[in-house]
Amino acid sequence: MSGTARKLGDWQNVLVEVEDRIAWVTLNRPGKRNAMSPGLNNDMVEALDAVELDKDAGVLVLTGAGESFTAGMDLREYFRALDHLPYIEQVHGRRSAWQWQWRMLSAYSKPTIAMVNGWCFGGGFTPLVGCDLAIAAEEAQFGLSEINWGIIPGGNVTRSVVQTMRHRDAMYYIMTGKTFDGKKAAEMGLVNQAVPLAKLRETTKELALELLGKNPAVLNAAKQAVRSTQGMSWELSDEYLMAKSHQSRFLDTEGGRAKGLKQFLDEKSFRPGLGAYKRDE
Ligand code: ACO
Ligand code: V55
Repeated sequence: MSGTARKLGDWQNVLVEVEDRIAWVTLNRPGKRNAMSPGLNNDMVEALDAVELDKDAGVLVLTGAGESFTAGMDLREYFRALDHLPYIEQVHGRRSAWQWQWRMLSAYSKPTIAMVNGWCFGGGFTPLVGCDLAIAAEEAQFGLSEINWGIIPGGNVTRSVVQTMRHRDAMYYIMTGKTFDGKKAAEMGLVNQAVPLAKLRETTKELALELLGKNPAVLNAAKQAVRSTQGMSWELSDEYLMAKSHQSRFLDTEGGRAKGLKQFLDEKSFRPGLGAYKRDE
């Protein structure tokens, strides 16, 4: 059951296509290696909103056009052009970056997968870790190049690195600015998996389809819980997860839990250890 791609919206710096319930969101400034300018950031805020509201889109894949995922923040338009403005205007010009790269992605109501097809530098690490899951091409090159041109990894790039990589690796790559490939990124836990570039799209699609087979309300509660419990005490976390689990039964309009129990205990039609219960279409 393979449909045809439907273009969603019309942005200068972002391409969105929905096909087989997967929204492929492509950072689209290949001539600038998909560097994130204020214009691209504004487009991404709108594109993420549009995909969230699109009834047919069940999972979001973030990738880049051409040979780059993203070359990081746009050094000309995001840094130099704003650096000499009054502080409030700098903050205003840069705000949409944080808005889509972290606030929107990390609280996104649909599952998200970063598909790292090529260069991923600096500011690119924030949306990378903002996505729930990540698959990279083995050939992709990552780098925390900030140190090379005279800034620290800000925009919560440092926080994103520390969240996913071990202390020694985080220090090493932040302090040297050395590049590493997709294989190394997978070894370090920055991405879930690395595959040859030729297999990247099909592997990502398989994962997306797998997520589409799960109960969407419960999937959303489950991923939010992973992020929210990070900074909590065990006591608070226990209470929060209990409340979240009650909330997701309430918000799950398809009654997944009862269905799953019935299909396993009464109908013996599936094994929850080995796959998802059968959902009505
Ligand atoms: N900001 C602004 N423009 C950029 C950026 C960027 N981050 N990255 C690439 N470009 C532009 C180049 O200026 C060039 O523009 P032009 O054709 O108008 O002159 C075009 O994209 C192509 O760039 P090349 O360097 O020619 O591409 P190449 O394929 O040889 O190299 C690479 C790609 C390695 C990604 C290189 O462009 C690069 O080092 N980019 C900067 C990476 C970086 O350090 N990013 C900032 C991280 S720090 C942060 O995000 C906070
Ligand atoms: C950086 C990244 C940002 C930012 C400011 O790593 C600096 C550098 C991801 O956004 O807003």
